[in-house]
Parts: sequence; C-alpha cells; structure tokens
Amino acid sequence: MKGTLTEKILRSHLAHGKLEPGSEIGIRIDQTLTQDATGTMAFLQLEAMGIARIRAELAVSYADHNTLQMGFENADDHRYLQSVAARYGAYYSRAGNGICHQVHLERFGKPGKTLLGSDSHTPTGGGLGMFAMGAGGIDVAVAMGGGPYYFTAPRVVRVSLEGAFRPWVSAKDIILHILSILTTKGNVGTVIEYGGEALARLSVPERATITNMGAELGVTTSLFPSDEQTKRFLSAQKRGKDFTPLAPESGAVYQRTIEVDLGKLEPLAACPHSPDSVAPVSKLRGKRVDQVCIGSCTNASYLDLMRAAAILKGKRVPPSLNLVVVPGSRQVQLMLAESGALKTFIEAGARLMEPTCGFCIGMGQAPVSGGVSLRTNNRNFEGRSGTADGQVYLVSPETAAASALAGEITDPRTLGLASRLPRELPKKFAVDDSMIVEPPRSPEKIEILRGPNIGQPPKNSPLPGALRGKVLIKLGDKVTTDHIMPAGERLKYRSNIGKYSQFVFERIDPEFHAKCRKEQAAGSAVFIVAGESYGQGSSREHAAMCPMALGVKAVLARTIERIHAANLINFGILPLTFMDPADYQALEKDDELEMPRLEQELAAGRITVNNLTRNREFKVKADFSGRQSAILKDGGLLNHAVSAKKTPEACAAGGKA
Ligand code: MIC
Ligand code: SF4
Repeated sequence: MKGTLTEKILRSHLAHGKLEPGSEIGIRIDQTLTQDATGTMAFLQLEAMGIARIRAELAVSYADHNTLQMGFENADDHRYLQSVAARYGAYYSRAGNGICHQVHLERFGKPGKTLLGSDSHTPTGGGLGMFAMGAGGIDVAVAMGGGPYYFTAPRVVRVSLEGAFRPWVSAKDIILHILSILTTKGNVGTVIEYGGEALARLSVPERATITNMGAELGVTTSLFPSDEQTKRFLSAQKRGKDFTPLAPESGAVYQRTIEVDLGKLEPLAACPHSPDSVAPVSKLRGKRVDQVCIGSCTNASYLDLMRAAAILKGKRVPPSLNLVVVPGSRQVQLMLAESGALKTFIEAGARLMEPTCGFCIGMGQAPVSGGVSLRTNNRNFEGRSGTADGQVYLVSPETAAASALAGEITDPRTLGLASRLPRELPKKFAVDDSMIVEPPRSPEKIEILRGPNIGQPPKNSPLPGALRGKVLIKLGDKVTTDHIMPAGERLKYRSNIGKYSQFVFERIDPEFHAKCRKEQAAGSAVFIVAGESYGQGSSREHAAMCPMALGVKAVLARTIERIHAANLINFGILPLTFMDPADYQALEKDDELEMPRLEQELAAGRITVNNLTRNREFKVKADFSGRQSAILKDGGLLNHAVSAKKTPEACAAGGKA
C-alpha cells in the first residue's frame, strides 16, 4: 500500500500496530455517525461503559431509518437519542432532515479525516476523500469516547476510471459493473482507491454513489482523492474551508489495478436477490414493473432526482404502477421545491416520502406479492423489501424513471433525449441546518429521557474453558444480517433485546428462537454453521447481540464478513472458520459438538471440535489477536470494558493492564 491514499490517512491516524496488510491496527477516529436503528444501542452501551463525555472531534446522531413512529417505541427511541446526544455532546439530526450518509456528506464530512459509523454504508464518505468505515454500535461508542478502532490493515486495490460516460449511463452503472467483477464475497480486508482520468468529470455525489455500494462488495472502505471536484462540492455547501487536497503518490503500490472504460458501460441492473447478480438493462427490457422507488443513500442526491425529474417532466406514470420518490435529505427536498422538480414529480403521479431510509429498509412501500420493484438503492436481499417474494432490481435513477413511465423495464437509451439531463452540480446548495441540534455547552443538567422500550444492553457470561452444545441451524453461502436479524416492521425493537431476539432467523426457521431457549434452559451451548460470506450486508450488531442473548456461543463458517466477525467478538461469540470445506459438508443440523480444550487452544489459533453425533474430530481456525482473545474470554467488549473499569482508550487497546 506504499504511497497510496489509504497509507497516508492510516499512517497519520495510527494508534496501535504496524501498517502491514493482514495485521491488526488501531486508528484514531476523528468523526462518528450513528443512526436511529443502531444508535440507541450504541448510546446505551456508551452509558454502560461509563464514558463521561464524547471525545471524538465530531459525533453526529441521525434519526433517519425508522421515522414512521407507528406506536410509541420508535418515537421514544428518537426522544432518547436527542436527549442522550445533548447530554454527551453529539449533534442530533432530527427525523426529516435526511439519511445519515447523504447529510454527513453535505454538512460534515472532511477530506483526510477518519469516520466510523454504526452503519455499513458509512464508506459513502469516501466520495469526499474520507477514510470512512462501518462498524458495530459498541465500536462506535468506544470511538465516541476517544478510543481507537481496530481492524485488519487492508490491501489496496486501484480502480482506474477512464473515458467518458455514454449518454444515459451514470455512476450506479459503474459500481454495478464493479460488483459484476468482484462480487459480494471474497473482498474482506480490501480497500478500493479510485483513480484515472475520468475522475476530473465525476462529481462528489456521483463518487459517493460508488463508495456507498462498496459496502455490497464487502470491502473495508472505498475512497476517492480530494481534488477540484471536492473543492467545488464543499464550496457549494458553504464549506470551502473544509477542503484539503489529497492524492496518492505517483509511484503508489497497489495489490491489483482494475481498469474501467466508462465509454464501454451500458445501463445495468442487479437482479433479485443479490447486488452482484448484474445484467444489462437491455436484456431485461419489456419485463412488467409494479413499483419504482427512487431514493436511498445511494441515489437520492439533488442531481440524481433532477435527472429523474427531467425524464418524467410533462408525463404520467401508468395507473398500474406505483412510483415512490424519496429525497436523500431535506436540502435535496428544498432544492427540488425551489427548482420546480417537486411539481414535476407530483404531476407525474409520484408518491412523495419524507427524506428517510423508508422503502430501502422495508419501512413501508412493500411491493405487491411477487411484484417487480425497480429501486435505486443498494440492497435487494430476499424479503428485505417487506414482501417475501418481492422481486427487487437495483438500477440507476435514469433507468428507474424511464421504466416508471413505460410500466416495464426500459433501457433509458431508447428515450433519446440524454442531452437534456442535468449534469452540472449547482453553484450553491440550499444550506439550512435548522434541523440539526447542536450539543449544549453545559450538558450536566440535561435529563436523559427513556420510554418503556428503552432496555439495557444485554451482557454475556465469560467464555467457559470448554463448550458443549448443539448445531441449531445449518446455512448456505451469502447469509446476510437481514436474514439473521430482520429489520422492517421489527426495527422498532432495536433497543429492546428481549423482544427483538424472538425474531432471529425468523424467515429461515421461525422456531429457531424457541429451540435456542430450550437448549439454554438445559445449559447447553448453541452453534450456528454457515457457508461462505456469512454476515454480509448491514453492520447491525443486533445480528450478534440477539444470538448472544439466545445462548449462541460460536459460529462455524467457511468465511465471515469483516463487520460481522468483529461484532461476534464484541458480543463474546467465537467466529470460527473451517480449514477444510469437507468439515462444513460433514456437519448437520442437530449435531452435538464439543470443544474440549477451548481455553488452552484459543491463543494457538486452532480449536479442536468433536462431533459427538458423527464421532468425527476436526479443527477450526480461530485467528484472534491478543486484544480479541481478551474480549472473547470476558464474554464481550462491554464486560471487558466495565469489569476492568477501564477508559474506552485502554479497553479498546485490550489486555488486562
Ligand atoms: C441497512 O442498509 O441494512 C442498514 C439498515 O442501514 C444497516 C444498519 C442497520 O441495520 O441498522 C446497515 O447498513 O448497516
Ligand atoms: Fe438507509 Fe438504505 Fe442507506 Fe441503509 S442502505 S442507510 S437503510 S438508505
């Protein structure tokens, strides 16, 4: 990674370890972001760790995922979040102000800074030249308290963007193309740096579309240099003073370079049910569409929506089709109103939603049974839309708008008026931060407001010296955190773990929760067995926290994604990987397993497993740093921090000293 942008930023923030790909490093975090679905737990953990005051340069808490407030639970979460932000020193972006990643880009992000967010799409900030990563809430709580964030020093891959877009092709098509090459698995521990002569023509919001969906590749983060485009964006946001130029050195060393000729790209779509099932829109044309949703943190910037409006102008969608438009932020919403585009959307028959995650996380706008929904967001995992058999395709705003008018999947190139699409960023964005609440100077008297849905963060018991228990589920490849811990209508229980745990693996095995409770009552451990890329997708730590509450002690998988593996450790669950695929094949649901020498073997990196049902012994990989082993032994990061009465700085550093 010598001379790369990644090296520059990481070296200037290095707190622990050596900057060598594959080894564990700890870096200082300048900025944090949390959102309402992960933030309540992050702040509850911050409180439980005894952190007195936020010490990161900037912490922003966003209310954006669940703003429907059906029932008191969600409204109570928001009230808690606002009061706890004021008490500890975070900015609070109120419900209605926009999606965290869009607002952070507009109002807070700064080139060269590190950003840690309790949301997997935090790397959106890479569009501004930030080293921005997603993590579990408790890791973000530690970072808010001034502690470093630990992860594996990455290898750096360069993607060189060359040439110019052909009409109707846009940033979404670049990242879908890259997803078709790199896929959603096998990219753990990689950072993607974008370069090439096409960068000069790519605006910050377009870059952010690309870095946003780096999350779907499973990379640590993606980032762009900070250049004239960055300066233009920040100046238009009245933040010119936040600009610093940043570029890799000319002889920078990359592990691999991938060239993308923009001139050869065509409109693309990710077909159900994975962001890497990519096909040219031209091959899908003619397929009947029931719903089109334009929005989300991927493609709801001002220019995205202005381009969609230009296509819809003066036309109406057919009565068989539902068109939903969701601006990414209140700034975008205001500018759509000022430009007249809002009127265009209304006249076209669009349903306008407030700027939130909404449909993207299954909070409303579930498609009809078996319905085809074209969406501009980033994830189309099975069932995530709220309709189990919904068929979600991920596309650009141009393809979405063209298809909405036709009522069928339409290649926008057939519209033939690309020259009328706006491409230039506005000189000035509408800046109005009145829905961002600044933390008060003297917070001591602020009362933290809790409703009945605000529980306590659950705790685990220390890891025993040996484990014995049952495999209660055997899964295949690419099991996402949406499979493990559904969101949508269950989102309101994020701060009530007793309730939320009832829904673990709900869509795969509705009995899973009850079976775990039975094992727990019998004093037996629960094991999860999975294939490749277990835990991809969302950073929700609930996908580790709730299994922990159900007595899960280890996940044995072929590979585990970065954020989820870290979350498992944070909640005292062993993330173990098979050394031989045959060992995965040989395991079956309900097998009785034993790890008789866990205590002695933890440090050695290999753990012996006896399959008592099949009378078979095998070893699994347990590559943990000293810090991770200490956390696991204590039964998770919260115990580790609280029992040792350490500062977040020391607790994140691990060890007992
Ligand atoms: C998502 O896109 O899946 C989410 C909802 O934003 C999650 C966070 C969460 O589950 O709260 C993410 O991407 O990390
Ligand atoms: Fe929200 Fe969807 Fe973005 Fe997640 S991916 S932050 S749910 S808009």
